[in-house]
Amino acid sequence: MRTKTYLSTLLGSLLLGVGALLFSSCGKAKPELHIYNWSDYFAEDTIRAFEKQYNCRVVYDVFESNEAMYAKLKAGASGYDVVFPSSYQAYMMHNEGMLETLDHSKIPNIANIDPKFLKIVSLDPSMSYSVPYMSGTTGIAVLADKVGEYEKSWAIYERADIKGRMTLLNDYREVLGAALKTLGYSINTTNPQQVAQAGEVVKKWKANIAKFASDEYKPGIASGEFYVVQGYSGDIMQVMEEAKIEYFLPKEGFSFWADDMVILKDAPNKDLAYQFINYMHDAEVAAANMEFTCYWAPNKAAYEHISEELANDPMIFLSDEQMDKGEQIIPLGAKDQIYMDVWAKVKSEE
Ligand code: SPD
Repeated sequence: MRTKTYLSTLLGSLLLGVGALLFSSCGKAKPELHIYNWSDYFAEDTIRAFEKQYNCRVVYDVFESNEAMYAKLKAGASGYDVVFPSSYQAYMMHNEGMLETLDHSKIPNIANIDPKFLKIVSLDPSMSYSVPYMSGTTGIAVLADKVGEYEKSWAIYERADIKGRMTLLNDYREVLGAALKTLGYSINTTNPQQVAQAGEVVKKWKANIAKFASDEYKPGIASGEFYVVQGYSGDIMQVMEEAKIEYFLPKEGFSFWADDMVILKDAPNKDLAYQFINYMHDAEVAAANMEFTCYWAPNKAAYEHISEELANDPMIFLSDEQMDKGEQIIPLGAKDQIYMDVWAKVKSEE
């Protein structure tokens, strides 16, 4: 009996060994890492270099908003390892038990994270479930040649002369947040009347825009299809040289945000997920990602590796005065429903 068990175990191991050899020789047995992220958010070589260094394959899917990403995960999409939600969304996902509690011994490069960022921006300063990736602002980009004189204000969306040539993000916190700022309210108010008033402002803007768009605005302004777009700072900077594009932070106020890296609780390849997060905070990798994306990677070791041009760019490193005009979107828990209800009405009404 013992002999039989031993023999079958030996045979089993041999078969496994041969199988592994066969698979690896034709490249199929490489471990896989599944990433779910915003678009245009890595330098060109980031993923390829990681695959080479860790002898693995990265499968990379993109989303256009926190809402879309969350809905897909909630609808049962599984198989992702590392996801990049904004901090307020990561906080909500953590509260719902969707995220792995991070083992810092597996991410030694978190020693590179800028303590200033953890103090003033992070919603998870002990990085218990998230590691910050990039931070930026949401403002307005205009095609200067087409728009002529303009005031640096959200009121640009009232301009009927460029009707049909403007876009707003397809993101309820960002768009209602912008309208709340024009009314002098906080971007994070939980007062239902204030959010309802913001909804009325957005309805007026909606009459002048071509569409709510979170990805299309970028090629749209670069090609001249759109003249005014609400967009994310780095994405605008990436196409600024393709046309005469100007980006501004409206005088009434604007949002700033951070996107984080999290590991899902049901991630199939947690070891590789940890290696990836650690790799992303290698000083040189973080610097290359900053140069490409034009966002602020809060990695103090990376600052020595970025160009002088980037280090002095006021669109990336905001002055204290500008910071005071901005407000960070924070999670609202159950009160988030107030925004979702108003948004659903704004979107559905003609
Ligand atoms: N191309 C990357 C864009 C990242 C934008 N994330 C910010 C969302 C804030 N609501």
